Amino acid sequence: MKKYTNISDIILLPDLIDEAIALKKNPFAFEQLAKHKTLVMLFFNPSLRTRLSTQKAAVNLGMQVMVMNISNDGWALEFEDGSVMKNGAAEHVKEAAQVISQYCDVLAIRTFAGFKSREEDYQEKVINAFVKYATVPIVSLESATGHPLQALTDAITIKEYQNISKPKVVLSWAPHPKALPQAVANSFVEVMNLSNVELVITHPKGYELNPEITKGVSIEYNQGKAFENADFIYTKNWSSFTDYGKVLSQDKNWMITQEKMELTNNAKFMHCLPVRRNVVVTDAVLDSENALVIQQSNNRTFAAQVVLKKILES
Ligand code: SN0
Repeated sequence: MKKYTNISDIILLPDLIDEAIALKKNPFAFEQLAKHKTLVMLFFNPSLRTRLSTQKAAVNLGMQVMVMNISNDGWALEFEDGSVMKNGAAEHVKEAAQVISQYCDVLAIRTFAGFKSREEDYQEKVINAFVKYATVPIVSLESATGHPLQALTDAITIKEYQNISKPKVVLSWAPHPKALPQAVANSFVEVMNLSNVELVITHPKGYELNPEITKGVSIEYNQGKAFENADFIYTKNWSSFTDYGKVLSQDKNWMITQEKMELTNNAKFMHCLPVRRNVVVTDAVLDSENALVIQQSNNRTFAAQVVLKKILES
């Protein structure tokens, strides 16, 4: 694996999942692999799970880690080619990426959608600038339009908890007060498209994801109907793709409740976290036996570990 910024960087998903599960059983089996290697993690945005699980994954492989909250502590970066840097930005990504590459063997970056323009976000200007100018492999810790480490985690978790060979997986939109990225939902759809599952997406009208990503996936506007027979309910809020970055609805009827979970085939409840209780999902669902959110967050470590291992081996 040369980098991991996209689900398309995965070579063979089933093998990657099996290897992650093997690492989970024996996390220190490769503790010598990354001796004297360094991971730099740059955060343009907040993080809890991603930061700690990726750091733990690196340490399990014997790797050193340097973390920087680049928005607060670094120079403001310029990404435009040929710009006259008279305003805020002190340093161009051309230098920054090459400089940082000299200090590490893998460079991981979190950079959320800016919501200034759909085109800009979907061009992945920030992470692609690092891919272009860095001289070490890049790992996405969530970029403008994707969260591939979370999606790999979710595929691992579904593999662990499925009890039929082709489970029905429902990605359900849920309300949220803020405009959130489409990143988690996009990567989840992409990874499910590589998996042996029946995927259904449910959301209010106006919340259709990028049609290039959801091509061929069934969309059901009636949430209750979508939930029928589901084995996994994966919940996430995202803002509109069509009316880019807008919150079109905060309809409480889309919140995940115990009554809705009862429409399913005793489905497991999944969410990437952080989650707003009693807005996205009720306490009863989140605190139920069927909620897998804590197990998902544990798998973040092994998703990151298998990705770092693959990158370091190639
Ligand atoms: C991020 C998102 O992409 O939706 C990160 C998820 C892994 N989530 C948030 O920004 C939630 C923020 C909030 O205020 O609830």
